Amino acid sequence: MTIYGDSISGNCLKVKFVADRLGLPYDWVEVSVLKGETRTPEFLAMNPAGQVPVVRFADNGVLAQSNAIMLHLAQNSDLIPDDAFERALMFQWLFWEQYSHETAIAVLRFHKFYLKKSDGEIDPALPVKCAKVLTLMNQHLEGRSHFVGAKLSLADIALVAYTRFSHQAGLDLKQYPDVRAWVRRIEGELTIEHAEA
Ligand SMILES: N[C@@H](CCC(=O)N[C@@H](CS)C(=O)NCC(=O)O)C(=O)O
Repeated sequence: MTIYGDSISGNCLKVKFVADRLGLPYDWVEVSVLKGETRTPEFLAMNPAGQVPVVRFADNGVLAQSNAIMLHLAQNSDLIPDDAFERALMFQWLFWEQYSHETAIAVLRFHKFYLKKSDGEIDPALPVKCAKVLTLMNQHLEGRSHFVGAKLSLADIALVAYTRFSHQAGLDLKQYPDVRAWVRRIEGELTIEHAEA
């Protein structure tokens, strides 16, 4: 398969993390969002939404949306809980990640770190939303090693993708010690470098 992704994007890295973890072979085609490469006619013909990640499979099937891609790649693997209720909890976190988490932390990071906007140019509601997201995560992780059950699932991979870049959004994870420890734990399990180092 071919993964079309931008290596600065947590959404794209989710797909890489799952493929690497499961030992699935792939070619990575770098598509720069900042250079407008998701807006070319060729790219839009593949994904009319003009977004990465996108995966093209050997049979030419094309799939977009990071969490849909992760779910497809991880089917029949231990990244998806066997237990039906735990699986539903994993979905609960995947949907929350897309609606509440990614729209806060990834957006604030993009404005601050990539578009270099000053605090005055950023919607003041955004850091407030990020603090709520991290507080909720910290409460959930108190006394837990993972988001669902006691082992790595797609919920951890989806949520760690942007949480590990919190510092680039100007958010200090020291205020959220259980989140901080969990980020380290999941980065260790995925054998990826600590993003804040
Ligand atoms: N919900 C989508 C979001 C994808 C997304 O926002 N991709 C960004 C990079 S992280 C992108 O391609 N942006 C380019 C654009 O919107 O022009 C997913 O999870 O895959």
